Amino acid sequence: MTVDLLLGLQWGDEGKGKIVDVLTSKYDIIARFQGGPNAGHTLEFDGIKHVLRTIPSGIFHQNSINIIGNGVVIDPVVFQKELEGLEKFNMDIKSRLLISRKAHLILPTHRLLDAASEASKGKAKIGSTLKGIGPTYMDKTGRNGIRVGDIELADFKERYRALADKHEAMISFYDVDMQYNLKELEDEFFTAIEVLKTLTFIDSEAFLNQAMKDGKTILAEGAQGSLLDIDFGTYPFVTSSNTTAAGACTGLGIAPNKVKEVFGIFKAYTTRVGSGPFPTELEDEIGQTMARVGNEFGSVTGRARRCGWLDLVALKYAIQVNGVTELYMMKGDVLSGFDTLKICTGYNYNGEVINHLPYTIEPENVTPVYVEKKGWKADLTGMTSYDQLPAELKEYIEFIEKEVEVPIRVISVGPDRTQTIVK
Ligand code: 2SA
Ligand code: MG
Repeated sequence: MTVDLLLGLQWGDEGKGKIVDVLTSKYDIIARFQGGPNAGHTLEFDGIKHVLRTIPSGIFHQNSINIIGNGVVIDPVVFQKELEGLEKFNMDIKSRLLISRKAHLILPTHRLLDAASEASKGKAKIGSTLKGIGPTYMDKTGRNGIRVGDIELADFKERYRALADKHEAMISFYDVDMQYNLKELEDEFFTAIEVLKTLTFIDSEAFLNQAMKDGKTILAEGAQGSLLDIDFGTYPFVTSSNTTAAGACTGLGIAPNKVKEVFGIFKAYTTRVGSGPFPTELEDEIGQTMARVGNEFGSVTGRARRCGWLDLVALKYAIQVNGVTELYMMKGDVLSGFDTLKICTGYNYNGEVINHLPYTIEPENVTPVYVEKKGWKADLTGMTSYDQLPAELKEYIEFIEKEVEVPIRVISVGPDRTQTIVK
């Protein structure tokens, strides 16, 4: 059997949580392969809204097994809260949630280092979610990290102490004012470690490869988006993991020839939270309307998201890097009401029009080239079939498909599971 991937194609918050939730019933296993509690995957059903952080979005389906893969970084404290938040749903979680021993742990001092690094950068800060993601991946690639499997070792506490002491020395190296009580943070951490220990740790690459042999279907759930990829994103304003398709192979131990469908999720417009270039950003009333109607606030940090027109240069790039086979267009409903819509089809780059993503997309190098499309007024949120959609929206969709040469299979017209139109 093979694995399908579900990835965000922009700067995150494309609506991956909703789509995984809609697709889950088709899969036996849902696996997260990168990122950590910087993610906020929002699911809405039966009038309840829920945000998942580290736990895969398949958890709400009684029959699915959920895996936190080796490529994920886990903060036990956030994880404990996430588990507690799910208790009210009265589901059997622990038997359906398995954690890779090779996943790295976010220590309290990783969070402090994240904050110190950001503070030291001043205006040039990345706009990190301050969850300790960067420093944890630094320790992973620097070969200093602590992994979930280490919790089972007799000298876990000593390993922890050695790394935390090193981090404290590093924090003092940053010339920033940091107030913290490490003792309190550590008490909370070790309490959470005890909770983590009540879950099942597995060698997830072995588990997943065996599951494939047994004919099980697997969906790998990406977090953040392609333009935040450590290699292919708008570096340095990126996250610290590979959010693109290749990350699913390294973050789960799945061979590339096992990957079948790659579902690419994108919003009908573009948003970005945190710093970094954003060519189609709208700092005017249109952008504010998108933010208001689309309720564009970070699901983890509550930060207002920057909004702008759909950028097909960036979208094509993401489709190429990921090998996307099917597109899912989210939040079409948010664009209702505008007289005219713009779509970016090229960049004016140092005096020349290009349609690939160049090395840098800073505003001084890049001005977007737009085509205009007629808007629509109808409220889409109650529509249930493609035929019902306004002609202008169909034209918008078909234009995108022609430009990017990949079909749009699903159009989402609202946050609920049911507001999902299959084309
Ligand atoms: P980090 O925390 O080190 O990964 O931040 C680095 C950059 O990556 C961006 N980033 C995100 N962008 C969109 N959504 C994310 N998740 C949350 C959400 C964010 C939130 O789902 O809403 O609540 O603010 C996410 N996680 C990381 C981040 O903004 C930095 O630009
Ligand atoms: Mg999100």
